[in-house]
Amino acid sequence: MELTPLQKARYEYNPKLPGMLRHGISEICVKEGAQTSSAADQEKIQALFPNTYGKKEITFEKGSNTSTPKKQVVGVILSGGQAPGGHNVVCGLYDALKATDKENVLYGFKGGPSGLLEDDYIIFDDAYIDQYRNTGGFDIIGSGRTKLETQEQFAVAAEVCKKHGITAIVIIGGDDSNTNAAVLAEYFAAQGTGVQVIGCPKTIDGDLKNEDIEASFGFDTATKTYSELIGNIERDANSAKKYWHFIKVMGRSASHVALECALETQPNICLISEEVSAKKMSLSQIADQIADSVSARAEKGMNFGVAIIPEGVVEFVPEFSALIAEINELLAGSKADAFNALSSWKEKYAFIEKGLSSEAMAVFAILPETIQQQLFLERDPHGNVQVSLIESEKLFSALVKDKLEQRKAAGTYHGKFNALHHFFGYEGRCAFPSNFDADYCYSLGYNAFMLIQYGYNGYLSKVSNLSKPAEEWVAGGMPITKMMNMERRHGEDKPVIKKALVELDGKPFQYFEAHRAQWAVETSYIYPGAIQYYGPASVCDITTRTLALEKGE
Ligand code: FBP
Repeated sequence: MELTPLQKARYEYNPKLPGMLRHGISEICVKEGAQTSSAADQEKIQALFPNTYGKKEITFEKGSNTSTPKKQVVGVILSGGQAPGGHNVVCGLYDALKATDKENVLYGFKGGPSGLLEDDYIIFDDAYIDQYRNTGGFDIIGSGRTKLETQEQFAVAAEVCKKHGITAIVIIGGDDSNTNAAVLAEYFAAQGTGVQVIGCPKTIDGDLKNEDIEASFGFDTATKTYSELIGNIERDANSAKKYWHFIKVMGRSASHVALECALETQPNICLISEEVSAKKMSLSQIADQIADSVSARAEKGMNFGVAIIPEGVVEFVPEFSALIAEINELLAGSKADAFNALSSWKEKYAFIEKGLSSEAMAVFAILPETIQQQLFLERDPHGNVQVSLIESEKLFSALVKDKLEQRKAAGTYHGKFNALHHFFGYEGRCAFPSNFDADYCYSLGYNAFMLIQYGYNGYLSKVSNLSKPAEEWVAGGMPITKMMNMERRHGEDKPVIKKALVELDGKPFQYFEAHRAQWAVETSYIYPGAIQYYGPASVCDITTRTLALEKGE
């Protein structure tokens, strides 16, 4: 494969470790902190995790390495959606493992957690690892969304570990995967297998964070990639002055990605799903809010603009969720056959009209026909509406168009409205990691090995103080159970890591809220440009506005 100059240069980039991990393996000692308890529901979580609950938080320091030497055979798994930097977690893990003892072995289970269950793996060596240093993607071993959660699966995992003499498993994943990592760690401990489990916080969505985990990896690069594209579109809009761009950005449910992109680019509109939910906003209210910006800008002769729409927003609109629930009910089981037997959309529409409540029908009726059809035609294997497939950027632009037509008829709007639509998601998940993500991920992997070497089980690799230069980062570990609470999932109470949604009283949202009225009417765009890999640290190494604001910087 021919390499571009950037690819070659990235292979040679030396990721920066936190200061305390820079002195060599023999100079890393551990400092134990206080015992921990879970975020909520302490008694229930403790009862479910008798062997791994309440362990101490730890940090690494410069000092004599006191871990007990032991040959380590580690298995690593990439779980869920791709996030930039995943390869560097594996590289950091590999480098620490080999620096400790050349005889140590790293297995990579292929295609996500299913690779462990199917015993499908590769064994890493220098030549293989070197091809993936500082690169984007998860193609080093592939990823997958199989959940490791049943006792049967754990028993298979234990067998596979026994067969290869595996001493530890590192799971690189989001909140669900790390929840499952904690359950697997407890199982291994209860069975006396001696196999340790360490998690690493991954997801571009940015929703795996809490008082211990400042950021999940991949969020920095993905949001910088989308912000570059949004900035380019803003500049195009401001040049041509004839289009409104509706841009949907990924983030399955939380709006961290949308909010960060808004902070970086200052668009005219950015919806925040958590606010929509808190204020119980209707589709019509949201459309009015956008139409107000379109009208105000048109008054000033600016018939162009940019609106960011978070991927998951429609699920946060209460009336829309109620509609989805009714549709799922309307087509449950064999009732779907009667619907599918109808040949024309007109007949299907009549069936729908008869089956939905008048409130749900009122919401359904204002949707553009393409979205109405999407709700009924593209359903998952259980027959449920696939909300994630709804083209919400098109939905909102159509609703805004209707509003503007009404305003035109009433003589209160005289502008022009031409909308274009975009969806930025997959474009950012496998980008070359920014220096921040390259450094952070390498540190997470390296640190994960130190946790293994010191015998910890059921811990998340933790690197903090991330808004400061890497030298000042703090490396350590946190028991995963500390991040857990009980939640109702699929009709059952389950211990899970709490998903972090955008906090409306948090500083990033408050900054946005304080400025958005101005952004809605004026052209206050910022053009962040492409991620820079080489140059001054003030240009290349800084992380997100979200983290800076959260840290009060
Ligand atoms: P993870 O939570 O697994 O990190 O994935 C996040 C995400 O990228 C979401 O932003 C998006 O909604 C989803 O994955 C898409 O999943 P898929 O790749 O399976 O289509």
